[in-house]
Amino acid sequence: MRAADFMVESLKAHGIKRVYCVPGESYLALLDALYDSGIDVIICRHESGAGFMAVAEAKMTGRPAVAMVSRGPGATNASIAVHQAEQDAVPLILLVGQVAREERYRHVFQEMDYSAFFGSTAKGVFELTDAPRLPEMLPRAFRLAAEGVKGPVVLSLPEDMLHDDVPHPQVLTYPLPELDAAPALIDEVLAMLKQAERPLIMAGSTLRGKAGSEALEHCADALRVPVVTTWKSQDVFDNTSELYAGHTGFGTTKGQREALAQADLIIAIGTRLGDPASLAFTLPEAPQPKQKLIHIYPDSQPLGRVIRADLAIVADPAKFLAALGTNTIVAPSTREKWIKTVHGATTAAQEFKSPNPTDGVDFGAVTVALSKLAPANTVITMDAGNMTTWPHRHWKMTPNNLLIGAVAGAMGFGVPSAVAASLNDPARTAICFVGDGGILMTGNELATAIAFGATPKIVLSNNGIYGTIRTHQERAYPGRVSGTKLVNPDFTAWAETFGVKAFPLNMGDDIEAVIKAFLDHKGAALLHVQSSAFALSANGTLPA
Ligand SMILES: Cc1ncc(C[n+]2csc(CCOP(=O)(O)OP(=O)(O)O)c2C)c(N)n1
Repeated sequence: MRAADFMVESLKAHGIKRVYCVPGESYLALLDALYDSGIDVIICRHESGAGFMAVAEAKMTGRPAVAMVSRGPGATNASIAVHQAEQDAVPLILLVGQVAREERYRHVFQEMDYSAFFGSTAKGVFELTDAPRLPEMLPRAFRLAAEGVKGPVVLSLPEDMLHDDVPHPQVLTYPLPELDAAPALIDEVLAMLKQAERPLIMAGSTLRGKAGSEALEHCADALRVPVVTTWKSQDVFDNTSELYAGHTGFGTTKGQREALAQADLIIAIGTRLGDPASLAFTLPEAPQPKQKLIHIYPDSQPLGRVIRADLAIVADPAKFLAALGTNTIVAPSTREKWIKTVHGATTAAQEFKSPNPTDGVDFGAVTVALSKLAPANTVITMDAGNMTTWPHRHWKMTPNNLLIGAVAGAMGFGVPSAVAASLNDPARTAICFVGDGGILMTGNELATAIAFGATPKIVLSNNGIYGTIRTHQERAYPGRVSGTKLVNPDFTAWAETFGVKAFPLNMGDDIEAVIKAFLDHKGAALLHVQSSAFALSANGTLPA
């Protein structure tokens, strides 16, 4: 079998239904093999868009997704997605064209050493020089991306190799190692819980999905333990529950931090306890937390890497919580007060008060109206920037939602991820929050949306500044505005040139009426919010 055809058979065996790509002459044979394969080839307009779409798909499904890019320039354009996937533990397979084997190491046109380039971010970089070994290497790549701490794997494809013969074309998948609930350790966890007055479950992204979120809800209820979710994972637990203790990250308020710090036992589960999940390694504190720490993760690598746990457990987080939740313990009488303390700090933060700006629409008010009017199972995708502070704080997410955000804060992630979300689950509304900075990084993927029938709903906060950086700037160098002002195109006209219906929202408009029309629109749409720069973020105004 031709190597390129074998690769496509292997992708199919691994459940790949679509690949995101910008084509290149370096992998024509693979494009040819995809021609009548049944796999959808989603043609993107920039490799960062293609990579981000694959990252978003992997976040939605929990399984590896595939982006394909050309050698050299294509690979370097896609590198932002590889970094994102590494920081966020997302299983991404990046297929990259490579020069022919006979030309390697001559510094020929667009040649690159992918091991050196991606070496510090990818979990593995393999140059597939031997077609006969594809039956071994392809399942190995998928397994590596999806096991333990998930992450990106880069496969370099010398263009001549793709024409070689695979003499024994066995299409294999390698099963992931089965992890159990570590039943022998449940009693130890229960004993520590019995000793604790103010226990806290810190729930991370690996609990995303039905099994994880249901087990979390049941366990927290059964043991009466409040739950704080980690950065960009607030969809793993019902934010309206009385046990919800907010989420950790950049927007955690002082009141929430002070309340959470009173915990005397933290059960961190399904999180690597990185930054910003651990509030920059202060909760739990590195290297020795102020409280007892139980850390549970499906891989030993993050356990005790920076923060010392009293009990470190390698287990499947969903199974572990399901098993733990079959127990009941008599909580001390102080427990209800503790629940009220952490939940109270969170409800105080969730409450929306407008600073009543006069220079544009309050984006906070727009977010609150969107959260009220959008369907309960909305997929929320986020770019990076101040505009995300409002949905993080004021959109009470539940496991019916799906939050697809960039843990590593990559601008440009929002629009492509909404396109991928819509392609993967067309029946659901996919809403993207993005600023006037981020939208021009990858907003061209609206062309991809139109081409492939995706219907993302883009919510643009157009405040005329790189707001987040302006925030830092005002704090560090007040009044000295440098490098953060934006001169924008007319985004309403811009969107409509793609065939995307635009809904302008200006000061004085009826916010709910415009949002209703925006959400009711059947196709891809842009809500163009002429937002206030004064109301800088959910954390404060520009002068403040
Ligand atoms: C790819 C990338 N480049 C630069 C940054 C640094 N950065 C973080 S937020 C931000 C500004 C975002 O501006 P905008 O999209 O207008 O949103 P706002 O903060 O104004 O809501 C910048 C430049 C980044 N996170 N990612």
